[in-house]
Amino acid sequence: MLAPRDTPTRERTSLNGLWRFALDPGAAGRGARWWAGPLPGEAEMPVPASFNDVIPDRAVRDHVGDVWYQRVVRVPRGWDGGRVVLRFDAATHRATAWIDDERVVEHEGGYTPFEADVTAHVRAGEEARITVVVNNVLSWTSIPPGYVQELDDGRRVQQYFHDFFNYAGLHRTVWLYATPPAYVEDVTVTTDLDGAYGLVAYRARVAGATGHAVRVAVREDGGGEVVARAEGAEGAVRIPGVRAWRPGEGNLYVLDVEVVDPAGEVVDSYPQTFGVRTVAIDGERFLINGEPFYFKGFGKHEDAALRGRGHDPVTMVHDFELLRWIGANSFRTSHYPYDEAVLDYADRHGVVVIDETAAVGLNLNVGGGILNQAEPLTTYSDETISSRTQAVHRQAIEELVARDKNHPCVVVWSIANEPDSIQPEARAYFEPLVAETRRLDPTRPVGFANFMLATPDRDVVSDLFDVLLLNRYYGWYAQTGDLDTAEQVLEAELREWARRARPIVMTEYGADTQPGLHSVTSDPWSEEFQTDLLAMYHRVFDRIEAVAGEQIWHFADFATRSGVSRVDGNKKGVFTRDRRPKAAAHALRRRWRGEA
Ligand code: BDP
Repeated sequence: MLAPRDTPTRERTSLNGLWRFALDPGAAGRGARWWAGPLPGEAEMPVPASFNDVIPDRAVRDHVGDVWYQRVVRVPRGWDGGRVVLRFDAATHRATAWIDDERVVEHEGGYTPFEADVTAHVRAGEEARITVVVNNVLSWTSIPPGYVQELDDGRRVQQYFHDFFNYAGLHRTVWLYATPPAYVEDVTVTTDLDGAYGLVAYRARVAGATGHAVRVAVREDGGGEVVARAEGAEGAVRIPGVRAWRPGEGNLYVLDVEVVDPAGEVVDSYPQTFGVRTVAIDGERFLINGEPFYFKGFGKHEDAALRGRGHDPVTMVHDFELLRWIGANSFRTSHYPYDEAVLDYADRHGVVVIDETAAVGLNLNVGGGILNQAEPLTTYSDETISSRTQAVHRQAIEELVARDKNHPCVVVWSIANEPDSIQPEARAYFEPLVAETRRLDPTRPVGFANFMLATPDRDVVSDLFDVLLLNRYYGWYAQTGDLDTAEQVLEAELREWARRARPIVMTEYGADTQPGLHSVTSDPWSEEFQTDLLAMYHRVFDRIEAVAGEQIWHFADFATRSGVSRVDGNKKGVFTRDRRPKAAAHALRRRWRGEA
């Protein structure tokens, strides 16, 4: 799905800013047709942001159900005769939107874009009222899953099986944009390297046109000379003396796609950015451009004070600068697709990304103290994770690939985090999803982040995947504080996985750490313990060939719901929530920058 761009034939306007806002605790708005006039109440809400922490009220923070956003926009005068599109970069977890009294779009899934052609509902130069109802309920047919518990006093409590706060709202940019009636609808670019040549295969889909031709030109990003041209909606070009995209070097090109009408006039043009690089797996080696790549970095979250999960360029750029400072080369978009601006930035700066769906918590056996689980449940059953969940999961994968397929930074699709991969039913659940991911994109390895209890002897799905992404907490959730035993257990398990002859990336390992807490005996929760635990894992990784990367859990402390093992959130950050380094950050910087 193409991102909105300003081009000689297109214009976009961001609808970010303050919107009217109404919480709907009684679920009255849909029946009372709140879209038909101004929303009740006086509240306003910034977009993009999670609504939860903006208004200091527990009823807002813990609200379960609908919230409403509304604003009036004047459609630019010059858009007459154009095709006008209303687009949401994300609405968490589902939304329905109206223009004036007309319902124009509905979407399930909180982290991928959706849009509606609203040409028939607006007039250039005139005002239009946009109303959106965003619903934050997690159910057995949402990704991620959850269920709502009805309490005796009538209150509703959202239960879920993942370890981060259920932030919701309009988390990303809302756009109104215009294209010509005949327009480029989609572009797919895949690349290869042949000596000094870059091989670029492209496919463009044009809509709203008959008898129109397509032509493309490739140039270096930033307005360089045209280096290759081709005719036709599908084809291939060669770039001589190509500057490949590689870790640490975000070399980008642009494929300018033009739609030409029968009279020879260019009616639409779309600049699709891409990088020329290859990704491959060779036994236990992970190769980028044929060279072994070792992942150094973190699992992250889109999480910050006040904004919650709302995209914020200040936090984004600062986080990338901290990655640079510490010497990281990669991160995982745990546990959902991030704002596309994050991938654009990673593309430009050569940061490698493991791109993950929001399929987190498909594991009802983790339970216990960590997640506050109310009752024991079976993961795969008709009442819990079923073929209906799987259909929504499949859709989430399709939307992720559709949005991110042209980003060179993305080198692995992670289709789930810590699902139950022990129960035999897991195989029937995952097999078609892996096949679907490969069908949608044969160029990138597919993985999933494997849960600690799914050891090589118990896991039933890992052979379906190209790369082993492992999350392990030896020394923390098991052998707590005993790093000697943890080291033995970790090494024994990794040696077992290494027999599978696939690259292993440790996508989570870490320890909750209270900043400022010190201990001469390196006790759990102290800054010394976090440093020592990470150093222990690194000793083991350095002894095992098949380990192709290390991504610590977590980049920064983040919000979770309350629980007896969560003091103001998850504290496994190497940085605090306001991005100050804990002692481990300095130790990591020495390791990753080779200064140890
Ligand atoms: C893993 C999860 C991650 C949690 C982490 C933890 O993948 O989301 O935050 O454990 O417990 O199980 O800190």
